[in-house]
Amino acid sequence: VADTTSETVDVVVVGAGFSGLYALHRLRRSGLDVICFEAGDGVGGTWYWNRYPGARVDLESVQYSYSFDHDLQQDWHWPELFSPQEDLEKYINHVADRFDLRRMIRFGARVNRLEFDEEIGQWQVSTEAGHRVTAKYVIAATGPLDATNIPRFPGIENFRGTLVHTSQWPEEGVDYAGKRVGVIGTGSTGVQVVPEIAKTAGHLHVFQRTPVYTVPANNQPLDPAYERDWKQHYGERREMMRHHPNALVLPMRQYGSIFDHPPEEQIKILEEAWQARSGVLFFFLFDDVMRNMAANEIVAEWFRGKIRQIVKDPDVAELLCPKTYPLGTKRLSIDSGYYETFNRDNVTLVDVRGNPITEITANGLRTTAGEYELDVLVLATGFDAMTGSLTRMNVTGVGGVNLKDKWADKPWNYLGLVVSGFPNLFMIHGPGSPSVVAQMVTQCEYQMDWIAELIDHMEYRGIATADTTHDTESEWCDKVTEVANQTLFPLADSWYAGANIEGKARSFMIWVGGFDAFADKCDEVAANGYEGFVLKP
Ligand code: NA7
Repeated sequence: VADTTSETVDVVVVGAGFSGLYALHRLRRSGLDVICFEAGDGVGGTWYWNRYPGARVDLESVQYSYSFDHDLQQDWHWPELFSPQEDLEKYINHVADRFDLRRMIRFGARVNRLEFDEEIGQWQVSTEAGHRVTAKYVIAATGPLDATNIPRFPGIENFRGTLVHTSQWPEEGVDYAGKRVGVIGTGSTGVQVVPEIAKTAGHLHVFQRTPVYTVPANNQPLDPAYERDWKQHYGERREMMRHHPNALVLPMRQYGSIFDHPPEEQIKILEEAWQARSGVLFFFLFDDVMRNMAANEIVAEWFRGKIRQIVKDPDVAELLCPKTYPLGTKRLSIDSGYYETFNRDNVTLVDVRGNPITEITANGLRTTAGEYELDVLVLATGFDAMTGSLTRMNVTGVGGVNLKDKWADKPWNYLGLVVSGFPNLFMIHGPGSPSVVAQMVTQCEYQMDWIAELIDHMEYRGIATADTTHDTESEWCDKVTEVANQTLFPLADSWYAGANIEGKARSFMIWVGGFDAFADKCDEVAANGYEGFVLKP
């Protein structure tokens, strides 16, 4: 129900996902008056919206979980190594109740206007549900993968069957059993949803534009001994995560340069990683895979060999082999039987790179090669990543500048935390931070603690606004680019670089220099009296 009266609080948090909930908990501890607006009707963010069959986290749940409360991490039991969406949603609901966060949240309240009011130096926040709130600070806990990308396929409005984007999967599910189903998209989401749908669909057509590299998850029930071991060592392991480039603990050997190993040994090492239980291992086996094209190609070719082994039809196997971008430069996926699915009689892979989709029709989908009749069309077409959730919110800063315009050529930011001209607006997992290339729960706790300390500092010293300058953000963005250019990441047309959205500026948006180095830098900035920030009384 909309509040029509206007309220004043210290902080508005936008979003009640993992970051938003921790923000509420942490800021309340600082004695601040906080309110959260959440577009959904429940908590969980990504894990609330993405309830498509097969949705699952691709990092171990003992790691991808909160560390802020000792008892919580001791009490909680994860049934599986990599949790499915349902278990993540259960966990986040438990956290909301356990820490009594729910009453600070207004559900079904999508923020549609964030305006910095220069006269009073505060933010005016409005929601679609009619809330109006004035706040000194805003925390954008809006997630890097929230703004759904529905490509503008001609005729999409004419489709008479069921059309659904994976991130808007209805709670009651979609009835596809025995039906003719199409899935567009073969990123991490496609990789998860395809094997599940194939199990009961009458026939499944997978429309692939770019093949993906995906590693078997080897998911399994959580081994009780493994769980005990984690619970005994959580303190030190969380500390290790803070000092790891991907905020992870990887119980593995590293092998230096791939060129230091003869081919048969390379194969042995890669085989072991394939049998192990994490796709991320492939990034760390050898130092040079993400930096040296020849090193990357050795692993990529071995990978293609795996696909050719698993997929029986050689033409289908070839079509599934990624050849146009280095391994790891688009998100490496982990799957449960993805390649094997293409051996099923009821599954057909369709190449829409060679024969692009021309339109959606009343009865299905047409490519330059012909029409496919479908009852259900699933869009696993991803997100306007990193910036979309913010640019779609209609944010205006000093001088009425719209964030969307400010970011037209590049998502200017300092440390992924602030944008010049948008004082007291703090981002979690913003562009310029490690975001999706490191484990995100530990990262959100780190960033939120950092922001909360800055807010404490401001409150204690009577500081009204924290901003930065365009020079400072330019310098940081140059650094982000420079670090990315030392790797192979920029070689792919990925959403990391904004390449998946028509008309979006091409700019590599993620800090790939490691979460550890990023956090060290943030610590240093704070220790030097918030270097690069402009703090005004
Ligand atoms: P992704 O990784 O952006 O994947 C989207 C997929 O959809 C990808 O295969 C795209 O092909 C395909 N796509 C997008 N637009 C089109 C059009 N117009 N025609 C055909 N195919 C299209 O999104 P996900 O949801 O899978 O994963 C997002 C992240 O969530 C993931 O990385 C994890 O971090 C969790 P393309 O590659 O652009 O050729």
